[in-house]
Amino acid sequence: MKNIRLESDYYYDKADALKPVLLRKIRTPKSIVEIEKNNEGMGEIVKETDISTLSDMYMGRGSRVCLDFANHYVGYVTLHISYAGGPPDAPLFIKLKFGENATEITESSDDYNIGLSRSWVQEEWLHVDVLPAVVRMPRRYAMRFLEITVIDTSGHYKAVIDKVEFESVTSADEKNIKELDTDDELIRQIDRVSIKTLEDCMQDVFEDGPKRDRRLWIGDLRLEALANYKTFKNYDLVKRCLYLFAGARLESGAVGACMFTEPKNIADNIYLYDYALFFVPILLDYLKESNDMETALDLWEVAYNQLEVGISGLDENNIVIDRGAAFWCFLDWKDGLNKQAGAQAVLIYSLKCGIELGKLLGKDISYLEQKLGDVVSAAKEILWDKEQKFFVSGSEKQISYASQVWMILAGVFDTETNYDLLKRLVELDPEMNMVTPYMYHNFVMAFIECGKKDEAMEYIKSYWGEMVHDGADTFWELYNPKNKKESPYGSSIVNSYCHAWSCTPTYIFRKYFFN
Ligand code: RAM
Repeated sequence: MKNIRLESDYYYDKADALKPVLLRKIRTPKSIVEIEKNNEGMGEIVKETDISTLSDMYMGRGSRVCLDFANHYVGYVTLHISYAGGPPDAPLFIKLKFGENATEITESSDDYNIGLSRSWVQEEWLHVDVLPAVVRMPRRYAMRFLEITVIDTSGHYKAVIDKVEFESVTSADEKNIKELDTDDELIRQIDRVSIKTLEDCMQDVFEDGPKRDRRLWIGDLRLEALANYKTFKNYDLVKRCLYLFAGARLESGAVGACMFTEPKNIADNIYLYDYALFFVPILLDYLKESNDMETALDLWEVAYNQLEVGISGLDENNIVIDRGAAFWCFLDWKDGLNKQAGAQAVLIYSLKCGIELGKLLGKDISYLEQKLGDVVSAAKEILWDKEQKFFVSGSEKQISYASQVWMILAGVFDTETNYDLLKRLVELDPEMNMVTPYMYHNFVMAFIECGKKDEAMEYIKSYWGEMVHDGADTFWELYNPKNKKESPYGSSIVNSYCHAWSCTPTYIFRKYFFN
């Protein structure tokens, strides 16, 4: 093994040189709204008032106002606050709460002490000692709604919010994007929301979600990069992220599943079997889109190494060893999902990408070809259940969407057999279903791989379209139409509502339908 620490500096220097300059714009609220919970537990706007009335409101103890910016933005808020009456003889004490969507405004963080940190909930308590004041909050928020609650003023004065400004930031430049050439309004809407999702996730890196986790995850990067090639075409940001992951290797040589770039570049110590392998398809896609041979050659060894690490996870029968615990391979957030068969399929998929990449770069790929033969045969012999006609996973021989879909994407069988499998899967509709747009993307891609574009489109329209009907300005991290408040984190209050991995309809539309 080479000296990974020393190599990190080489890769990180390249990544740092590609740090983007962010585009900034001032946004202002469009109206004052009242939001209530509907019978599905989701927030809904029930009343809307002209924004011009904001500065006429004299706000004392307990007053509350919710501002609607009419779209999702990521950035920094500035409040211009004065007073009526006075002079102010006590500090103004206010609470700010930011919501990516209306539901968050209806939820309270008071009881959230499970799963993830409560600090992800976007709320601040603030004292303002001297009025009038211009207060720029230091933290970056992801929001459409801002609720301001006055906790207290004094008997002498009331607070007046004269103006609220929000400086939005992104590294995505929309000037190259054309509207889709279709009369289907739902498709156009889904496309717009997809692009907005990607735009707001494109910051210094391709973030997974600008509210949470606000960092670079490799599984999200794979999909964001694909959508970016068809829209913003920011090749340098993909290149930067590839170099960041090349620097962010764990002791085994595997790239970390996610990383931070502040205060300096550092890999989180999470290894995910599938995520590390995705370095290979991401590099291949990048090369095919950008023709940047220099970068691909520079990163080839890192890519090859990911395949070696993946192969080292096989048993003597060439089957990926099932590590049992939920978070050794990702695939989806579905509770109880066994990852073994899906992991095997991602290895096959990535080996194929590695072979294609190696050929383009003129590298020796004989070992990869030999291993590909081994793992495909093993999948067919050991994981394929001939009676049930499904791939089974783990000691319980579980049948899931994730296992079948990834085996289809890996092209283990021919197109006809794959499509039969897909139809059988939909008919069986196993309990191990899909809960994220991430997994849903792969499901839709399985139809495309089988040449069934119309069915793929129907699924996009019903799944992402339903999110649009539910008021999505940007697509969400989790969406289970059968349980709209589903969360792997104990409560939807920490769910992310602008989540990179859900931005792919624009990629599918532009690559397969309207090119
Ligand atoms: C979550 C985030 C991220 C994802 C990982 C596996 O923390 O949603 O997008 O890639 O899980």
